[in-house]
Amino acid sequence: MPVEQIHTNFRTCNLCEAMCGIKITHRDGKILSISGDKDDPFSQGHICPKAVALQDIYNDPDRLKQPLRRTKGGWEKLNWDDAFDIVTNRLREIQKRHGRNAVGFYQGNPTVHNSGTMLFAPLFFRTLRTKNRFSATSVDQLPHHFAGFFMFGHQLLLPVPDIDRSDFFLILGANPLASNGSMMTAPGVANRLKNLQKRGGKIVVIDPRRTETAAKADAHHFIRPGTDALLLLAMLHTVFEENLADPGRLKSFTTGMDAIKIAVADFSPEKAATLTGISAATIRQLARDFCAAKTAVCYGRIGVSTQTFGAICQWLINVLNIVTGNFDRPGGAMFTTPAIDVVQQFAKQGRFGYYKPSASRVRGLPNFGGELPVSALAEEILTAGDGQIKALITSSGNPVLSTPNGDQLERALAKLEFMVSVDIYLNETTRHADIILPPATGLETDHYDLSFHLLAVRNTAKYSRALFEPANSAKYDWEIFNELRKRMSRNSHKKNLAARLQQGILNRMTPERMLDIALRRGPYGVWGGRKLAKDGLSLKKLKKQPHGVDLGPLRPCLPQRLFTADKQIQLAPEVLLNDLQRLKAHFFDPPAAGKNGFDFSLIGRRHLRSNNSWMHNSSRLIKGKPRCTLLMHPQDAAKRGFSDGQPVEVTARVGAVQIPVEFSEEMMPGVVSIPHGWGHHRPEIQLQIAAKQPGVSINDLTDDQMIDELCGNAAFSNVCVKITPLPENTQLLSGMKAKPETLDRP
Ligand SMILES: Nc1nc2c(c(=O)[nH]1)N[C@H]1C(S)=C(S)[C@@H](COP(=O)(O)OP(=O)(O)OC[C@H]3O[C@@H](n4cnc5c(=O)[nH]c(N)nc54)[C@H](O)[C@@H]3O)O[C@H]1N2
Ligand SMILES: Nc1nc2c(c(=O)[nH]1)N[C@H]1C(S)=C(S)[C@@H](COP(=O)(O)OP(=O)(O)OC[C@H]3O[C@@H](n4cnc5c(=O)[nH]c(N)nc54)[C@H](O)[C@@H]3O)O[C@H]1N2
Ligand code: SF4
Ligand SMILES: [Mo]
Repeated sequence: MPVEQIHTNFRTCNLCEAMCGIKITHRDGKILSISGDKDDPFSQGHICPKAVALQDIYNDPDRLKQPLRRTKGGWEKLNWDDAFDIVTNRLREIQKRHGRNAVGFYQGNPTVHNSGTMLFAPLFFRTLRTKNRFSATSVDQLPHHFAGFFMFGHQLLLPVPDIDRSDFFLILGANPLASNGSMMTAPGVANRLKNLQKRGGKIVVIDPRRTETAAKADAHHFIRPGTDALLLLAMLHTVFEENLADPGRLKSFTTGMDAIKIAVADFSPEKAATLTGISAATIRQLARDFCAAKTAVCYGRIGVSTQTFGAICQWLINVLNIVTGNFDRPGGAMFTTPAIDVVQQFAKQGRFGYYKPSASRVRGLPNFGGELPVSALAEEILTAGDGQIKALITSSGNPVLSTPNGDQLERALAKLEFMVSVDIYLNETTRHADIILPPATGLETDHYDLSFHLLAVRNTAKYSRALFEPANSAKYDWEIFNELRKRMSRNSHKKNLAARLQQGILNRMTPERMLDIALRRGPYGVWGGRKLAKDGLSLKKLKKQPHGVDLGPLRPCLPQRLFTADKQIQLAPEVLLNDLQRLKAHFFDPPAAGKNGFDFSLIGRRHLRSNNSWMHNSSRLIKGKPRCTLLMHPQDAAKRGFSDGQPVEVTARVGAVQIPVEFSEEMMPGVVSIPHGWGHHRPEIQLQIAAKQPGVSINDLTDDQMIDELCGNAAFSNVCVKITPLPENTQLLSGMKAKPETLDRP
């Protein structure tokens, strides 16, 4: 027997947004080691524990390798051809019977970490011509896109905090030390923050929990969940009141300064203090410090995006950066110039963004970017009438655990006529499918980060090749969508020559070809970029640089990069300005309602060794003491006589869960926290390791009716809950609510 050689591969970790370079050694299909790639110019050797667990996903015996079909007698393996036939026949038949909108589509988070899915899923989606499209965007970063669209004219123009050159970093509702940064790709973020402080810079964190990031910051202020908009308004109030506004060169291409000045006049720090819990003096000082810093940047992430006024928060964060001149300049909030410029690519197709209020059938929620809020998915399935969703496709998503009132969604999924899931696991969501189509994943795929090069604190580019061939006959996500597209569009273009030609071109496309064209056409490309053509990028050239290429720090690019009609930053878009009336009514004129014992405010949290709902099947990541606990300040616990570890029942409007209390001085009194992504006790799931430590789902408590009505994003922060003790000997294994045990189709 010949001795197999040890191979070394360099690639980008595809798990979170940080884009860390990793070095993997393997022999004979077995992984020997995974470590940080010191030669990656961006991440310089940094990794987190999840990268090492990439091998657990690769080796996971529970990972699906062949299509599955639900039958009365259980799950049956299918060949791909039959699986594709069943799926397309059922979808077609349901659309014929109930209309196009009877098919819904939900795309989850790993979509944005997979360029094949990014490029090919939309082509399939178009053949469905349904308006019932949903994604994890509306439980996540929708407010950033909303603000980008109305302020800069393009929903993908998303400012990134230039933390490597900033002197003052104000963080609202983000915990990069656990999440590794979001809408701010910054591998090794802990070091970057340390360097900021070493340069003499300051970090201030606003969070209802003294997080890992807050603990390292120069200052941390507790804030009552859901009230950040008031803090930002009061800071802006101070900026104008004390004549600190100084937009500098931005002035010549910014409109709406006066409107902002007038709008914030109503929101004094004193008013904000009572509601936010941050004193007026602290708010004033924060505004002054921000303005006095040589450079400063305000950044807000999931904790402020998933609020009743998430869009207002993201808007005001941009406004604060702009009126203080900390925008489009080093050390402030800046735009990237990525090698594949998706902003320009969308613009060339006339796609800048889209907004239609009152768009969803049942509740009249808005459509943003061609999507409806996922908070409306269950009601669109459950409510009879024209346009009711009868069939659902889920791809790379686990909405039963990741969207508000997951329990209601679960009941809705059980009522569908047909469901198909493109997913690597039989989990809480996909167990409701009739057919599961499992793609090749992770180390079996080539990788280029279309999304995160756009959101990075430095311009870089990197292409990684797959380490291993997909198992057996497994197909890539893009191949699955390509095949579904072909089969769905068969016959429909028989007569139209132009459409046939287009189909012919599409049929020959692969992600590699598309990426190559986009790189060549991009700002560093061989076809007309800023560099001399012969030095320009192509996929072939990028492949020769396995550690990736550095394209330099972020550069000022305004006003050229604006897409607004008048090439001006719109500081005070009407939709956002008008939404301040809703905010005033909500905070200053609330209906008189008793709390009825619902006197705690619930928020979420993330852990470094977790990734949303789907990495709990790695024993390496899940080991240690149970993490799905209810964090509570010891003072709050003492008042109610709770002991550490005490089992309690947490009740919200939509449901209840049973969970142990964990004392934590980190919590703001009155606020409790449960991490999301747990609840692996559902029957039928095939996640052997996760099911041993199931936890409960916070999204059985979060409310589908709590939403930022302006943009449609879910409001996870500040769910009112009641907490009651359970006997010490209570077996805590599952959620309280009865789960649908039978999955019979009507
Ligand atoms: N309460 C609360 N809820 C939250 C959040 C919160 O902070 N608090 N955060 C929200 C956020 S930011 C997000 S992004 C969402 C995430 O919401 P989702 O995207 O719906 O959930 P994930 O847990 O990321 O599920 C990913 C799914 O993709 C599958 N998968 C993994 N790799 C692949 C692959 O290569 N191909 C395919 N086809 N499938 C794959 C996994 O098995 C899993 O089923 O959750 C949201 N939910
Ligand atoms: N390890 C790990 N990394 C991840 C993920 C993961 O699940 N695990 N998920 C990835 C995904 S999909 C995303 S979107 C990013 C998210 O990245 P981050 O936004 O950094 O995520 P979190 O750690 O949830 O931080 C949110 C913070 O908001 C705080 N918060 C809650 N409510 C409020 C409020 O009302 N006001 C304020 N000011 N703060 C509030 C919470 O206490 C928490 O500290 O992380 C990504 N990275
Ligand atoms: S920080 Fe994110 S990208 Fe880096 S190794 Fe960890 S999971 Fe992978
Ligand atoms: Mo996310």
